Amino acid sequence: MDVKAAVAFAAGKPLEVTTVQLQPPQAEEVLIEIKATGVCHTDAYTLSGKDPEGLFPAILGHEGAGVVVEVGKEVKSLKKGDRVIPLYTPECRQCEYCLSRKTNLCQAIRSTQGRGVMPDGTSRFSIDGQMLHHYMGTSTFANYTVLPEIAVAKIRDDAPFDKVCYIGCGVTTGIGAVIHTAKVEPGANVVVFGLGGIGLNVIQGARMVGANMIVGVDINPNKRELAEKFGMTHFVNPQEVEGDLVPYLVDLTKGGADYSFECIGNVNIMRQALECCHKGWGVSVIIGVAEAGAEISTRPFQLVTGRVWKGSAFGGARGRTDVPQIVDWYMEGKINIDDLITHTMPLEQINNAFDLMHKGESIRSVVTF
Ligand code: NAD
Ligand code: DAO
Ligand code: ZN
Repeated sequence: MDVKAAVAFAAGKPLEVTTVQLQPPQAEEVLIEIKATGVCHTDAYTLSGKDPEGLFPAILGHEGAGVVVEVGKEVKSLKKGDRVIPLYTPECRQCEYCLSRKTNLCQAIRSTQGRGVMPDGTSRFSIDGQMLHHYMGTSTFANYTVLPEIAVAKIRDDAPFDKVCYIGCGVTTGIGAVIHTAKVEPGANVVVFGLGGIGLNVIQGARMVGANMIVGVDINPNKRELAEKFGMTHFVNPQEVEGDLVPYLVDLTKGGADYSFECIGNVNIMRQALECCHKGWGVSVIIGVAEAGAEISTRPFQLVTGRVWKGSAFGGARGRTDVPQIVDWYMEGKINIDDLITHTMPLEQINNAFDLMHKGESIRSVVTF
């Protein structure tokens, strides 16, 4: 079938909105009509050409919501008409990783997803006979896309697409890092580095679980007001701190953070996030994706003396199980998504979403179809 998509033909070039061809879903796949998609930094990172795993030409996008319009003959858990969120981290519930219960990094389709193709090794997308790569297994910058059943979360029927699409990445990444990865407990002191689309969700996750101090660190003072609305109790602008930031934060939190979260993707800040943690038990979670080849460092004695360094992908969430619950939290008013969606636009204006992101003017732009 013909579908409308924003195609990344080459690194560093704007997306081109055009008609492409989509093959029908195979036995264990579903065809989804995408109704809305967020535009995330990871899309921009890949489009920039800095992502060593970036493949072109491709249909980017990994933060979507839509409706199942057709299911393959082996599909059991989904039916036509279901509202769904595509998952760039699938949940097969059968692989060694899923069964371990120790990680959300299902490996069932990892190798083909990384090569920009479906599990049978081929792409469903093409343009005039030329193959187009899938992206993160989701390719939500198209009004229709095909996904494996194991990479689709069924959500409730009254969830608004233009809001819950953000649960497909940013919301789940931030809140999940708090509840699944760090397991922050009530009364904990938390420091969040970077108050963007991820950090603000870490903040609302920390508030949800009853954290005591929620310290936000950002060089942009304009982030303060929204962060306070989401639960930040103290704001620190590193550019206004006299002397080193780490001892300042240790002092502010009366001994160090019980939990810190790096939501920027800067290896120097990752070190500060670890070292501002409480001696003996502080846990620092890396969420930000640093540029290819970058390395982290600290003195080993930081770990010897009890600080713990962790990382979190998609908030440690098992998508098919956990995403519907986060949608419920939004529908029940337990979490705020509306205030984070600062811009909405049609697919034809998707390059504007990247411009707004690069200028730091948006938290999240959502494309509606
Ligand atoms: P963003 O640009 O919206 O937010 C980053 C914030 O960091 C901004 O407010 C900026 O002012 C601030 N900042 C930049 N440099 C700083 C510095 N030196 N000190 C203090 N603050 C600084 O980005 P985002 O959408 O929130 O994404 C954050 C990171 O998370 C990115 O690296 C992204 O790729 C990554 N990410 C990771 C996952 C995952 O599963 N691990 C998922 C999605 C995104
Ligand atoms: O299992 O090796 C694997 C794949 C893990 C992918 C996790 C990606 C999370 C970070 C990228 C940011 C997503 C928007
Ligand atoms: Zn699995």
